[in-house]
Amino acid sequence: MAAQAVRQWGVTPPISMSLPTPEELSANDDLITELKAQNNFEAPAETERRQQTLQLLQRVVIEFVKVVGRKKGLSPAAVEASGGKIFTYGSYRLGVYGPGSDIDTLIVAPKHVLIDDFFSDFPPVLERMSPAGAIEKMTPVPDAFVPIIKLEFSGISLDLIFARLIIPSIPLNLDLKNNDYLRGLDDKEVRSLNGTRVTDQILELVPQQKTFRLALRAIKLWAQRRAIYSNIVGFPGGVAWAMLVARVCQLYPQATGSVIVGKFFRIMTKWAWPQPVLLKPIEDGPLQIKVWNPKIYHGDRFHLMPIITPAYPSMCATHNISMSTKAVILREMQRGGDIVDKIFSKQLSWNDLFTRHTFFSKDYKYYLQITASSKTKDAQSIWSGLVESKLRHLVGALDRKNIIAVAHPFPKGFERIHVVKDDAEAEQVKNGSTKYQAQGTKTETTDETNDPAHTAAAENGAQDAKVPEAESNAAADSRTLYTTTYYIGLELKPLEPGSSRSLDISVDANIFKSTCTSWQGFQEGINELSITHVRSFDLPGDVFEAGETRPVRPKKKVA
Ligand code: 3AT
Ligand code: MN
Ligand code: MN
Repeated sequence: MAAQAVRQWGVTPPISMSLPTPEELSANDDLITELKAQNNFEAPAETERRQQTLQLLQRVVIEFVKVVGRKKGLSPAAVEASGGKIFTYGSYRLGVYGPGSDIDTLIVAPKHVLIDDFFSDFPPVLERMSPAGAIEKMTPVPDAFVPIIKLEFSGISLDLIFARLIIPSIPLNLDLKNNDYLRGLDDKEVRSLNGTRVTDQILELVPQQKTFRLALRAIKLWAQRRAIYSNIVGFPGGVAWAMLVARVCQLYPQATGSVIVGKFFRIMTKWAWPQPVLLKPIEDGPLQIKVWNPKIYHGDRFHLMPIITPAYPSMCATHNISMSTKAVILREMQRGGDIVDKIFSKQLSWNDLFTRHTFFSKDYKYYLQITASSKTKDAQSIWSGLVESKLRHLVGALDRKNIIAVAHPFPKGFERIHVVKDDAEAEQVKNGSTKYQAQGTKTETTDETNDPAHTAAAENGAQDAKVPEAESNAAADSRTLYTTTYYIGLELKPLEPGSSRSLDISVDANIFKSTCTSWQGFQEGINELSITHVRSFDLPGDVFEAGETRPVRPKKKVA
């Protein structure tokens, strides 16, 4: 045997152990320069403020655990020893955060501290220990799929989630790797621990974290610019993109970031989907809980591009990918690969990889416009989240229609506020018209990456989500309407000779509507949903970015 066995990263041997060439290193420098120009990195002073905030939070957690321990009658010695620790997950933990990123934070406490204690006792301790004015906003969402406190603290957004372990004290050197920590926890508690356990594993399973981070920054920016970043509507989300990049890093352990980006496109376009992307063999564990396994679970066989989380209990992070979104992802990966080839041959630069999508200006002639509307802002925020979480079912139905080649959901919804005088105007607004937008209001886009709580709550909201009661009556005769519109671009199959084209989707539209309106939280008379066809040249102006050319109505042919 060779004296120095090469460590195998992941489930197969590496493809190449080559060190980067001088050209590759120089392309890597160019990539860093371009990411800086794109404002992808935050200033060191800002990062310093994040660290200080986390240090304060760590002190608050220890105090909070003590407060709960005293209330529950623990001995002073036990209270003193009980500890408590914060972990992070998400982009901050992976080291790929930018100026607008939040800090996804998990608070871990010993067994006597329950989630109810977190919601009742953590906020007052935080308030007591924070500098005056530091807490700008605190929004507890105890009923979410993953219960969460959303916090705006000194200009930084934090998502605070909570889990306890069935041990009497949580020391500062604890890590969450041991699967036995999951014993005795309920599903919610396991879910809360999952984010940190997954990100910790990803980092541990890549050969060079620095390379991984740089490549992931590039891939995330590319995916966002190309409008293929959104778990909820059927694209990979942040964790799935991270796992794909990590797998490529495992296959090229010595490569530099620029090379990983190029290999990423080539490997992933040629991948033998639905063969899963794994970072390590799937583990069995101590719980009666589902682990991804298409041999056992029929549903897992339908995953078109399975990307499997490495920490027990392993799950498919790309459950929502459809035939159409898969086709769009592969098309974009092909484009990415072609561009990177040209970057390496100096015909193009990294900037070209990050060119914005042309979803509205070029890609489609036909769009579906799905408009969720409500009479109040609060009702709308819950309702639009529910509709968004069901969109993938409509995409799936469209995929199965003969006439449709691709049904491409745009990852963001457009939120608008309107003021109408009468029912006729209201009707137009509910159908997606932007004619009556309230003066001084601006269309905003929903951003999944900033709002895990409400989308997750909505998807599972049949039991959970609460709708504010009082205001629904008070606002009943208000003339303000809130809408969120989602767009699906439609590419039709070539017309067969002699057949005529009819884009009748009414059956699928009605099924989708009843899927949404049969949700328990649906408020008749407050929430509404409409689906309309729009031609590209009739799209509202606010879906276009400055400088984008709007499609124009084709001139009528003269007979
Ligand atoms: P940003 O830099 O914050 O934009 P990120 O990757 O950290 O990127 P998020 O903060 O939105 O993105 O999400 C961090 C993790 O939170 C990823 C995933 O484990 C979990 N998460 C996000 N959205 C959802 C969701 N809708 N449902 C359940 N978990 C979610
Ligand atoms: Mn985040
Ligand atoms: Mn977050």
